Amino acid sequence: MSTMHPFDLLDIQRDLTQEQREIQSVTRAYVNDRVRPEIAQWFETSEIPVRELAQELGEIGLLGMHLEGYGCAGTDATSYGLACMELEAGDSGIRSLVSVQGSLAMFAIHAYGSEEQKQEWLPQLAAGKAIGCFGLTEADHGSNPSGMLTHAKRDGDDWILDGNKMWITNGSVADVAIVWANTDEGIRGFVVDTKLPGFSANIIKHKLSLRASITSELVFTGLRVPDSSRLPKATSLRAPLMCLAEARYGIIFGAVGAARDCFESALAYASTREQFDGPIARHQITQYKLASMATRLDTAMLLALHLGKIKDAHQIKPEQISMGKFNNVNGAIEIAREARTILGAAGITTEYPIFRHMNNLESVLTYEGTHEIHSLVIGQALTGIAAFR
Ligand code: TGC
Ligand code: FAD
Repeated sequence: MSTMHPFDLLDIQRDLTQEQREIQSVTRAYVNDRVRPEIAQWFETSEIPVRELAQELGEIGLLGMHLEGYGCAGTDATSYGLACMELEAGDSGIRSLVSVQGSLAMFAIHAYGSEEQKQEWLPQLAAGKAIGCFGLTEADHGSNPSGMLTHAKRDGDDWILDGNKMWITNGSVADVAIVWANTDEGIRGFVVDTKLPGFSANIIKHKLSLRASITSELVFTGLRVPDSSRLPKATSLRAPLMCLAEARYGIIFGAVGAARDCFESALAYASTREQFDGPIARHQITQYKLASMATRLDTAMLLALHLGKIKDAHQIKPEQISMGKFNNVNGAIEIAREARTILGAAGITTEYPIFRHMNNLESVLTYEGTHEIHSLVIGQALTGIAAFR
C-alpha cells in the first residue's frame, strides 16, 4: 500500500512515475507545513496572504507548472492534477489560486498571446511575483458567457473597454487581468495591466464559501488599451472555453483531495471518539459509512488518473472533462456530508476541516461550469442535442 495514502486500499498510486510521486510529495509537504496550521484562521477571517502564498507556490514551481518555457516547470498533466489534489486537500481556495494563475491567466497568454505578451507576463506569473485573474463571468452572464455585455470598441490603434465582470478570483489583488469582451468582430481577450486608469476592482464580501480566497467584481470604465494588449490568437468564445478546460481538469483531481481530507479526518475521529463504552468505529453503521466513502474516493481517483493519462496523450475531449467534474465534485460533497455525520457536533466547527471543505465544495460545484451545465455537455455528447438553450 502507498505510504502517501495509507487508506488507498486499491493501491491506485502504484502506477505513478517517480517524478509524479515527488511532485505530489513536495506539494503535500508544503500544504502540511504552510497551509494546515493557518487555514482555519484564513477561512474564519476571510483574510489570506495571497501575495506571500503566490511567491512560495512559484518558488516550488507549481504556477503554470504544466506549461512549457517562460519559467514554467513543463510537467505532465497528471503531475499537475496530483498537485491540485494535494493543494485542495488543504483548501479549495489554495487550489483556486493555482488554477486561476496557471490554467486560466497563464494558459490564456501561453496559448493565445503574442511573443511579447508571453515574455512580459509569463516569467513573473510563474514565479508568483505577479498575480493574474481571469474575467469571463458577468452578473447576468454566468453559465452563458456568449451573451457578455462587456464591450471593446476600436479607437485607432487602441481599444476602449467598458463593462463589468463578477465573481472574479483574485480580481482585487491581480497585477494582470485577462478580460474577455464582445467586439464588433466577436469575442476577444485582452491582457490588461490592472494599474491602468479605467480599471477598478471591488472585493465581494459576506461569502460563506471559499472564504480563504479573494473574489471580486471588476469594473472597466473607458479603459484604453493598445491593440498589442489583445490576445492575437483568441478569435471566439472557443478561446476562453479552452482555458476553462485546463482549469476544470485540475478540479477533477482537486475534489479528490478535499474529499480525502474529509475522509481521513472522519476515520481518525471514529477511531478515538468513544460512545457506549468504545470507539464509534466499532459500530457497523460507522464502518459502512467509511467503506462507502473509501470506495467513492478510490473510484474518483481512478477516474482522475484515467483522464490524466488521456490528457497526457493530448486526446482529452470536453465531455470527458465534464464527466470528471460532474462525478468528482458531487462525489466529494457527498463524502464531506457523510464524513461530517461521523464527527457529530464537532464536525460543524473549524477545528476539523470537514465543514470548511463542504462549504468550499459548493463553490466548486458552481464555478468552472455548474454541475447542471456539465450534465448538459455530457448529454450533448450522448444524444447529439445541445440542450443549453
Ligand atoms: P458553443 O457554441 O457550444 O461553443 C463555442 C465554441 O467553443 C467550443 N467549445 C469548447 N471548447 C473547449 N472546451 C469546451 N468545454 C468547449 N465547449 C465549447 C465550441 O466547439 C465552439 O468552437 P467554434 O470553434 O465552433 O467556435 O458555446 P455556447 O455559447 O453554446 O456555450 C456552451 C457552454 C454552455 C457549454 C459554455 O458556455 C459553458 O461552458 N458555460 C459555462 C461557463 C463557465 O464555465 N464559466 C466559468 C468561468 S471561470 C471560473 O469559473 C473560474 S473559477 C475559479 C477557479 O477555478 O478556482
Ligand atoms: P447561473 O448561470 O445564473 O446559474 C444559476 C442556476 O441555473 C445554476 O444551477 C445553473 O446550473 C442553472 N442553469 C443555468 N443555465 C442552465 C441551463 N441551460 N440548463 C439548466 N440549468 C441551467 N468566473 C470567472 O470568470 N472568473 C473567476 O475567476 C471566477 N471565480 C469564481 C469564484 C467563486 C468563489 C465563484 C462562486 C464563482 C466564480 N466565477 C468566476 C463565476 C462562476 O464561473 C459562475 O458562478 C458560474 O459559471 C455560474 O454562473 P452564475 O453564478 O451566474 O449562475
